[in-house]
Amino acid sequence: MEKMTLKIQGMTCKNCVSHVNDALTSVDGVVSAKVNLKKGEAVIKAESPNIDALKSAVAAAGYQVI
Ligand SMILES: [Cu+2]
Repeated sequence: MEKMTLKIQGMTCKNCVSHVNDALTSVDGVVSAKVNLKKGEAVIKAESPNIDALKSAVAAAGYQVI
């Protein structure tokens, strides 16, 4: 299990947080995601996470991993 922190750009409210959370947890291997609006960060726990898959899931939801 790996823990990683992603910088997320474009979140402005609680709805954004839940969109990003849903996007991240929909990715294969992701066990949990904690999105912090203030910090613009998401901390995920995942089993061999695929960074590109995480980025595209977040992009598809309308945000960016930076
Ligand atoms: Cu929002």
